[in-house]
Amino acid sequence: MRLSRYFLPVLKETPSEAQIASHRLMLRAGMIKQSSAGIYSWLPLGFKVLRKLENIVHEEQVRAGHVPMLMPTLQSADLWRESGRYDDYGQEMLRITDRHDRDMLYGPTNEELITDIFRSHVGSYKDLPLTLYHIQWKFRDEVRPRFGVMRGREFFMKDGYNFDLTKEDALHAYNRHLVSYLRTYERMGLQAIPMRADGGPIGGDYTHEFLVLADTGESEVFYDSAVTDLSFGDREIDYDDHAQCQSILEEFTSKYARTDETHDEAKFSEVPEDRRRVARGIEVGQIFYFGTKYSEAMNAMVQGPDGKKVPVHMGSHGIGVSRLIGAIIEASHDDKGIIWPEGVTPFHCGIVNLKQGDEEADAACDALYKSLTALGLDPLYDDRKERAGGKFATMDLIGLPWRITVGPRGLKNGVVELTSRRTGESEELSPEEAVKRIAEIYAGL
Ligand code: 5CA
Repeated sequence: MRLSRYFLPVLKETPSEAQIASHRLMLRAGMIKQSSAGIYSWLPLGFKVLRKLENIVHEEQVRAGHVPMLMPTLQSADLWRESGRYDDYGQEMLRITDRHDRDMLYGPTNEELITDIFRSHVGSYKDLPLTLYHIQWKFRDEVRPRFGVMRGREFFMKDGYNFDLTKEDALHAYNRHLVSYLRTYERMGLQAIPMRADGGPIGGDYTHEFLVLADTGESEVFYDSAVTDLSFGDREIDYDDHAQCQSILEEFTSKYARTDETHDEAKFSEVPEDRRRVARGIEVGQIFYFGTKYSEAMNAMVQGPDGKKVPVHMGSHGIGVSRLIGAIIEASHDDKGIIWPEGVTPFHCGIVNLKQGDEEADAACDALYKSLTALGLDPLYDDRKERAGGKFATMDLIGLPWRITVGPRGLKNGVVELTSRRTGESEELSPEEAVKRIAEIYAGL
C-alpha cells in the first residue's frame, strides 16, 4: 500500500478521553473512531489488525477440529425465554422490538441459538463429538463502557460450543479448547495465563479465564510467578489425544493462578512467599463446561448407544477478538507508539523515502515495493512529500516492526537502512539483502 493512497488519519494531539495507552494509541494511529459510547468504526489500519487476529483464531480453531459457521447478531427472545435467561440477563441485554411487535435482542452470546440449531439437526450420539464456532459481533449494554475496545458495548468475539455424549468427552473438549487458546495467544505474541474463574451468568463448575498481565487490566489476579515461565512453544499437538491435552492442561493450570472472584487466601499462602504475585490482568478469553444446563432446559437430546435419549453435555468457549488488540498494545508499546508483534502487524514493514521526488530514491523505493509484494509481503510505502522526521514519527506511532529507509546518500553506496521498531537498531544493507531479511523474518508466520 502506498500511504498517499491509503486512509490513515493519525492524530497529533493526545485525545483527552483516552485513559490508557492502548486506547490513546489506537485513536492516535487512526485505527478506530468512536461512533457512540462503546461503539467504534474500525478504520482501515484497525480493521486490518482485526482481520489478522480473526484469521489466527480461525486457523487455530480449525486445527483443533472445530467447525466454523456464522450466526446472526439479532436473535429472537423466545429462545432465551426457553433457557430462562431472558429475564436473568438484565440490562446488559439490548432488547429490540420489530414492526410486528416481536421481541428481539442483539446477541450478547449464543448458547441458546446454537442449542436450537443443534436440536433441530442432531439426534444421535453417532454425530458426536461436535464443536461449532463463529466469530461475530456481540452487544452488551455495559454500564461503563471504557478503555476503547477493551470494554466496548459492541465487540467482536469468537464463541464456540461443544456437544458431547458424556461428561468425559465434554471435558476433553474443554482441555482441547484450553490448549488451542494457548497456541492462539502465543501466535499473537501474547502470554495469556489460564486462571481459575467464576461461572457468572453462563454458569458452570469448570471455567478458566485467560489473562494478559497489564497494570491497566480490569481484573485483580493472584498467581505463583512460576506460571509466567511456562511457554507453549512449537509443540506438536494431536487434538484427538485426550491424554496429551489433559497433561498440557495440568502443566498450565496446576500452579496457583486465580482471579479475585475465586481467590483463596489460605491456598495462596502455600505458594512460596517470593513467588506470590498480586497484579492486574486483561481477560482475553474464557472457557466453560456447563454440563446439561442448556440441553435440559431446551430439550437438546440425542439417542445414546443403548437407544435411550439423553441430554448432551456442553461447554462454551470465548475469545475477545477486538479486546485483544487493546491487550496486545498494552503489552507492547513505548512512548513513541505501538510495537506490533510480527504475527499480527497490519503491514509487514514500512518503506520510508527520505527524498520523495528524487529520481533515484523513488526508483529504489518502487523496486523494493515490487520485490516485497512479489514475495507475498505487504509493505506500507510512505511516498508522501513530507519531512523525514514526520515520516519516522508516523511509522513509530503505527508500530510496524520493521522499517526500510531509503535516501540518496545511502543509495550512492548501494545501501538502504533496515531498522527494528522494537530495539531501534539499524543496519545498512543492499536493497536485495533487506528484502531477503524481511522475507526470512516472516517465513512461517
Ligand atoms: N458464551 C461465553 C463463551 S463463548 C461468553 O460469552 N464468555 S465471556 O462472557 O467470557 O466473553 C468472552 C470474551 O469476550 C471475554 O473473555 C472477553 O475477552 C470478551 N468480552 C466480554 N465482554 C466484552 C466487552 N464488553 N468488550 C470487549 N470484549 C469483551
